[in-house]
Amino acid sequence: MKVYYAPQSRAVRTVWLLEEIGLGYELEKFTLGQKEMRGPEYTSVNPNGRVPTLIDGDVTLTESTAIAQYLGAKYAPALIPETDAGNFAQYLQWLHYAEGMIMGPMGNYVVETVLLPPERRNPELAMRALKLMGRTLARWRPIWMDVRFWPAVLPSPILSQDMQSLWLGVLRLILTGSPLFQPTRTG
Ligand SMILES: N[C@@H](CCC(=O)N[C@@H](CS)C(=O)NCC(=O)O)C(=O)O
Repeated sequence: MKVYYAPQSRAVRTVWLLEEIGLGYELEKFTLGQKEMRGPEYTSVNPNGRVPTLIDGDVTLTESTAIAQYLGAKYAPALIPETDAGNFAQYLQWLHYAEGMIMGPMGNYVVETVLLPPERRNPELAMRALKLMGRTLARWRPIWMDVRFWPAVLPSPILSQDMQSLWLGVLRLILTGSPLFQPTRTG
């Protein structure tokens, strides 16, 4: 098993889960922004030129959430609900929600506030990303307000630490009554 990895990236999810499951793996380490990530050698493995990439025998996966689902299903069935369990659909929904709905605007916000050098940051784009994230989350308010949701999500070993931090951030926004979390408009 081989993982292409960079610190402070989504690849932490993969390595964290491999550690949790107790599987051995070989690490190919980049740093974010390293030009070799977009070079021909690595893009022949992962055409996106991004991390993580998991190689397991003749399987290559380049989506962190697909990797989590794959590793759980194949190597740690005890950690995930069975397909006929009552919470199976919910497990898939929330496993994919964070990457599918939240990481886009959250990534844009981080790019415009942290990753770009100050002279290239655009405060308007940053604010737009933050508002979109707030509105996206606000639509699910009844779910977040249901106390049964949090014990199901937070201790889940299938969600890595950064995903759990994301959910904790959501919880903090709710508990502090953040204006970001008010459903003020639709669309
Ligand atoms: N949807 C992909 C996104 C992968 C992705 O964007 N990875 C970032 C790190 S968090 C990356 O490799 N960025 C390097 C770059 O854009 O040069 C996943 O979930 O794995």
